[in-house]
Amino acid sequence: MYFKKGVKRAPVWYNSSTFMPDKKKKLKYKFPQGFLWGTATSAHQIEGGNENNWTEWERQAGHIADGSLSGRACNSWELYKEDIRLVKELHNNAYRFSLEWSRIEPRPGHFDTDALRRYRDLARECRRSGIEPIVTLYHWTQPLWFARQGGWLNKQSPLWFRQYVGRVAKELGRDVTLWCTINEPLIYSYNSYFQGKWPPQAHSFWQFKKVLRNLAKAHKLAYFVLHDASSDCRVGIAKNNQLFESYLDKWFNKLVVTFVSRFWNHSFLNKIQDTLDFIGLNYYFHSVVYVSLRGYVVMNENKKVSDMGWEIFPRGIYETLTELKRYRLPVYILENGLADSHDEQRVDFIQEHLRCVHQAIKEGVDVRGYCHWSLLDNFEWADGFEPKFGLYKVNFKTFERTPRPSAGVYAEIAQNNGF
Ligand code: GBH
Repeated sequence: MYFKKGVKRAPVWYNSSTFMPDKKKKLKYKFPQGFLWGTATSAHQIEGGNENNWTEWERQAGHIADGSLSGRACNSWELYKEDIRLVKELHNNAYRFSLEWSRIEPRPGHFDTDALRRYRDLARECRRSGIEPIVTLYHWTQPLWFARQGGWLNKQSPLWFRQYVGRVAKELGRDVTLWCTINEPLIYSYNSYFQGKWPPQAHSFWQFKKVLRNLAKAHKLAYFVLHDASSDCRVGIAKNNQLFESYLDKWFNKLVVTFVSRFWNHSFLNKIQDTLDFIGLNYYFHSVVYVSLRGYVVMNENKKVSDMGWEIFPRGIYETLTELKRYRLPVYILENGLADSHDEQRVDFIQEHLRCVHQAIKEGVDVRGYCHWSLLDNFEWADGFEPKFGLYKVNFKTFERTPRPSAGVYAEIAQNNGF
């Protein structure tokens, strides 16, 4: 079904769910030595059993498109060792996961040592399996006490974050080197404070900007705290960048698009670049923007789209990577993937994007790793469980994980460090 005409692929065998790639194959796209191959997840989307501002919001009728609640999600809180086993099965040497702040600090200043120990065990389990943990400290969900005090609008919020990160650094600093402070600040602030899609559903440009300012402060404080706790750590963020293109070849349209692109892709990075050891890039979107004096339209240009209706546009990862050259920092791709429940497009998607990554590396972008979104089907925010982003399919009743055919192909790429 996923073997399209004219595309040659090595066969994949399933031997009691272990992938055994053909090692003798000549590689056309070889990646740098030590390149990190991983997948990415986030706590709220996979753990289950959380009690935070999002679960509270989910319960209010009508917020989640398919009517679901995150509930037990993939039950990864209990099955984390099983997840690591899958990461190993993929021959990956990295795993990006996030910590759930509401579990670690359920009340202000009160830290749950069991939760911290459990996360430390996750990081250690990674290390024991030859997997580099990449740990995100904030992937959008908040403890209730934090949300009730205005969340990131509160001017204390960066200090609260600092306190949480300080405690985490103490517990996990020895087992984690790569830290990602904040996931996609612009996506988060835009959806929560400007578009009104996510909690707390505000529609204010000023709040959107204020939250970004506080997130930048929070990042900087976290950077110092993490470095104070361990000298060899590396701290970055996950930045959602997009390839913006002008629909019309007219000066006004082009000018606005240049402005939008600078704002979306670079303003936050510019603000924090002195406190970055690497840049994490999350690439999903190509946005063709039409602008006139009456308004604007953002659209998909070509017809190839994922289950979410997002355009599949591999060249965009090349363009967004080369745009990052100016920062002279190592880059990790921390997310790239698609919803594809039938697994019909995932193999081509991965290979085509990786070809573009390879090209960017050849042209001098210091790309150190690639994490596919996602390891598992999971809870996709306001869209619920419908979108299937996983290399592994999840049965949400039994929590059984089953590899999709693309998982075998990705495992082979990781094992060969190329394809
Ligand atoms: C990333 O966001 C996130 O980091 C990750 O958690 C998420 O699962 C993944 O991508 C896939 O979406 O509510 O109409 O805005 C990328 C940005 C966030 C854009 C979710 C689309 C849902 C549609 N995406 N958003 S809407």
